[in-house]
Amino acid sequence: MLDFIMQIDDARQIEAPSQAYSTFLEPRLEPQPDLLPRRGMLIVFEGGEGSGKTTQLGRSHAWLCDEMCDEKSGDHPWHQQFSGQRLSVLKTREPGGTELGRHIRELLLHPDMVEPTQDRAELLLFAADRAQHVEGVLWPALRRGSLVLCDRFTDSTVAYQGYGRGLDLRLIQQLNQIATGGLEPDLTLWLDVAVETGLGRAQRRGSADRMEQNQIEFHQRVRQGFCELAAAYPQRIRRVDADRSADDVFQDVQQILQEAIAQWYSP
Ligand code: Z5A
Repeated sequence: MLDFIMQIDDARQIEAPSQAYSTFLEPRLEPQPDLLPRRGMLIVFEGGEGSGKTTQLGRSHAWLCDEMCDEKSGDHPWHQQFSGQRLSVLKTREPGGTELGRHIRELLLHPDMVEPTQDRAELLLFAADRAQHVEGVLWPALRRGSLVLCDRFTDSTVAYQGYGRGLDLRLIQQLNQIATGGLEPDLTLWLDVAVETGLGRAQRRGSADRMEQNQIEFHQRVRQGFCELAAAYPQRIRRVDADRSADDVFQDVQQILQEAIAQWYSP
């Protein structure tokens, strides 16, 4: 529970959300009838800075593409279930999973401007990226029955703009619903790493983008946001301890994916 006044990076005093995220939940939009039934599965990788989610998503994509190829066979029920079916696996991300989104990503992360981006403008840009992505990429793939692996989705907006920036959580929830039309992940892997560890990894990688340049307190609030989300959605969000070697983390990721995908596509 965050019940103290926190300092945000531009030195304004903001009141951080003082209630658990679950208390903000409102009735959800029903998915639009013409978009049902949905056969594909949406799996989202979330986490703070340097959590390794992009690494794990890339490995998962390569592994699943290999597992799902026509020739693959073996004793595991997984191979019998998918044998001859050739499930297509799509890798995408937010922001930047569409052509429009790639422009928005540049504006958000590497703005070539003197004036600062205001918090609500930032929120709306992430929402615009998402609306384009959901309609143009996610729904078409899911309608085809594809397995979609997405690097970040709505939980990032709650964690970064809600808990990190201190914007109104109810407003964010409404905006997320507008942008997604009610689409929610079927499974979310939250790669959880200590803030200092994650920032250290990111620093070793090279120059920081606009979001990464936020102060450590910002990233701590973001992590708190992911904790609150995991508590509010225990069925959907699976926490993975990302404070280990990439190989060890991947073992857990593989196990979670294998179980969830086999269950989702079971006849
Ligand atoms: N954002 C937002 O505010 N609101 C929203 O609604 C959305 C996003 C959708 C861009 O996202 C920014 O947008 C992000 C949140 C915000 N800003 N921040 N801060 P992004 O996902 O494109 O960028 P990112 O968060 O900075 O992710 P990243 O840089 O791709 O980091 P990562 O995915 O967590 O980690 P990684 O790239 O896999 O690994 C980072 C480095 O660590 C790399 O050198 C790896 O080789 C290394 N690594 C990875 N795993 C390990 C392990 N296990 N041990 C040691 N080293 C490791």
